[in-house]
Amino acid sequence: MGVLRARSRAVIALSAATLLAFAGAADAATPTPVVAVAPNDTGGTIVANASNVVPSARQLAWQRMEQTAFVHFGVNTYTGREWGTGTEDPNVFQPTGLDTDQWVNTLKNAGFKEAVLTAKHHDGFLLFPSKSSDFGVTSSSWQGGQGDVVKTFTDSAHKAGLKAGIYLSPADIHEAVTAGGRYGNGSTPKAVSIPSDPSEVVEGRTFAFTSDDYNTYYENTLYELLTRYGELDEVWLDGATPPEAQKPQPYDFGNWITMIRTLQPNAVIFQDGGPDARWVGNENGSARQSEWSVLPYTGDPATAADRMLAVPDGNGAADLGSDSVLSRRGADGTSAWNLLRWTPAECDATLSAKHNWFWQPGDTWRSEADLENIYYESVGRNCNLLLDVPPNRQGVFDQSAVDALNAFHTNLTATFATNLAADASASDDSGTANTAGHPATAALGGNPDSSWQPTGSTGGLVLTLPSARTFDTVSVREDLTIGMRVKSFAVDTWNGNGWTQVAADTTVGNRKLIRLPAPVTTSRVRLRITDSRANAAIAEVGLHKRATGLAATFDNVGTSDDAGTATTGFDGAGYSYSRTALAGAGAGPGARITSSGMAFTFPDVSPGAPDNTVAQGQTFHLSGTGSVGFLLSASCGHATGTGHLTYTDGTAQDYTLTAPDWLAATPPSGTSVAVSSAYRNGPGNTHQNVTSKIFSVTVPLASGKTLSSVTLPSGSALPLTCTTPALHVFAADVSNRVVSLRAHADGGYVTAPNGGTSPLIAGSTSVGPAEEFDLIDD
Ligand code: FUL
Repeated sequence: MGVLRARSRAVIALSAATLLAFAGAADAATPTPVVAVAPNDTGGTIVANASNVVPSARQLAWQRMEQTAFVHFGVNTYTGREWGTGTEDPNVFQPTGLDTDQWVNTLKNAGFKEAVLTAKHHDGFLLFPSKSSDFGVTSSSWQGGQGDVVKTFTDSAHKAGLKAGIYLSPADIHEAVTAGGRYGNGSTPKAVSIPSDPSEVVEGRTFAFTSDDYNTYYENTLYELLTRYGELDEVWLDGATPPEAQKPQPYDFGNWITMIRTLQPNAVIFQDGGPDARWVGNENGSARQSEWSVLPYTGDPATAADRMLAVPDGNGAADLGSDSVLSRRGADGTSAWNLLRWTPAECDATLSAKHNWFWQPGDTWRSEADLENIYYESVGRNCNLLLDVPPNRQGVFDQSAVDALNAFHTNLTATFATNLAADASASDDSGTANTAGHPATAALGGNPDSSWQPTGSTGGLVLTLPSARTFDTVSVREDLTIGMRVKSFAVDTWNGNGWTQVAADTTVGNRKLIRLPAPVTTSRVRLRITDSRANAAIAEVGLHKRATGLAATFDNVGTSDDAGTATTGFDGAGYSYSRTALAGAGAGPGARITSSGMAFTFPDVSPGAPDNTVAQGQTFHLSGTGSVGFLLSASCGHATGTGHLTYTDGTAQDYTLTAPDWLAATPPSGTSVAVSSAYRNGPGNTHQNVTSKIFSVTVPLASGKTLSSVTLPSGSALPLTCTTPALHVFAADVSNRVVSLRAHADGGYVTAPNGGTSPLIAGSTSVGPAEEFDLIDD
């Protein structure tokens, strides 16, 4: 009965899109984003139906982005507040060098797929011109009142291929505190046509609503945003209400959603209660260990795909979607719920170490270790990361923020660029069979839409690697187009005689990342589904080795300027190449050095900045044929290690890289002296008259093959205590392409001064993709 009633209402009231999204319990076998719960459905039926709830197309695309950015910018940037007063002089908003291309390029380079800008925060200041309010950029002398930050931002994003979203705060302190303000003024809702100004109508689209003064205002500004700036991919609706309001101000979320669905049908709508994405319940970027995307709700299944519905027990409750929550009964013994809906979590967090959303003078940023942890606890727990990166008063991201993002990204790239299971073979475990079309091999190869599926609620998948490999991170993904089904799983490794369990975890969803307590080396790995709501669809099992974090430190080897004497900086407290002496030897910043038949570009960095990468297994992408050359040296003795080359045809080759100690009198054969600098700096910034050198070597590439990536040897000892040599790489060259390992937009260094006693300068454990480098045709 409940199903029939819901369906007939759906026919009357819903758009075609919503009808597609909805199906009653009778259709439970058909995957849909909303499934009705009938009062007498048993817990078992509800749980079984939950296994067939799947994302809408827009939710699926959104979840697979994994990493999105927030950009909080507005009057607060200039006043130092987090919530404005709504009485700010618009002239305080004065970006002296707004560069939204810099925002977009920084975020793109750091792995973000989307950015969401605060078109209006709670203060009410509009970053775009509006027919409905003067409180915004139009009243600022900035750009003579002609500025439009939303436009420059969306133009930059669209140009660069970054998705763009907007935050239009429902709260509005300006409208609450200003005489004649519309927020909470107690006005009676009346019939309105949106947009109120007929000259604003775009493509004949108007909305007939019954709205009070504030909702009419909000709807007009929302219309402006949804029609002027091209494709928008997310609309972010905060839940805050300002205490300044005279009377409670209702928000007509239903009308707003209608507008968004009509004008921007692909935009994901975020609000605490969905409909497309929900708040995870904290602002620390941390999801639950079991972060279900399917939640139970009370409400009308016929409209639920387009409604905000309160998360039962609140967004922050410990358990939102387990079998026990789904099975809950009301006082009358019937189900506590009317429907199940796919509502995935979004994990917001600040880049700012002090947890401010808006830029503050003296801002410092989360450490790489902190960011990495957030990544594993958000993306690695089935939650989209929404990381806030605030522009400064100039209107750009601080270089230190860019560095922090780059370090974060390059570290992740170094970990995840190589899936050690990519060339494994896969099979069902003994006693497990797979469903037709879902063989074990489908869990390899990186296609999120193809999956291995055991025939039962348990089952094992065995990966056999070509050789024993060492990993410490396991990535598991479910095929969301089939559903979120896994309740628990374990990972085993083969020890030669039997299986040893190395990890056990709960739900999976889009991605579950497990950090093992210690690296394991094995040639066989087993994923064991130990419980699931229906036969699980596993789209990926990946094995990775985490890049060593920047906590690694090494002594003061590198180039220092000859003036710095700070004991906590790169200069002065240890031994280093002298910038002046190097320049005298032809290796000034950015100089072209020819050696071993190769041309290298010497890193062009400012004094105090790191200028080389300590080889620790970093991977960077480099295309070419013939041979690859390295500009390198070693500290604390000769350093040798085995690295890895991959080719575009998928084959790979190990290579040996040897660097003589930087003070070596005679380089070993195969190594040439590229630069010989007359003296070096010593402790206390003294000049020491010992010749310090940088060398070059070449490694032949397989004939007829094109290089795809280079992995440096690993194992350079950090922190460097001078008991083990460290291999330093300054530049690489292949096929007449000259690559400085100084990435112009992407960090690319490992460095820390002075035996680990000083703070890190900058950098990362790896360098990023080729396009992020200074690639200079020879
Ligand atoms: C909160 C707001 O009150 C903060 O100012 C910030 O915008 C954050 C993302 O959401 O609810």
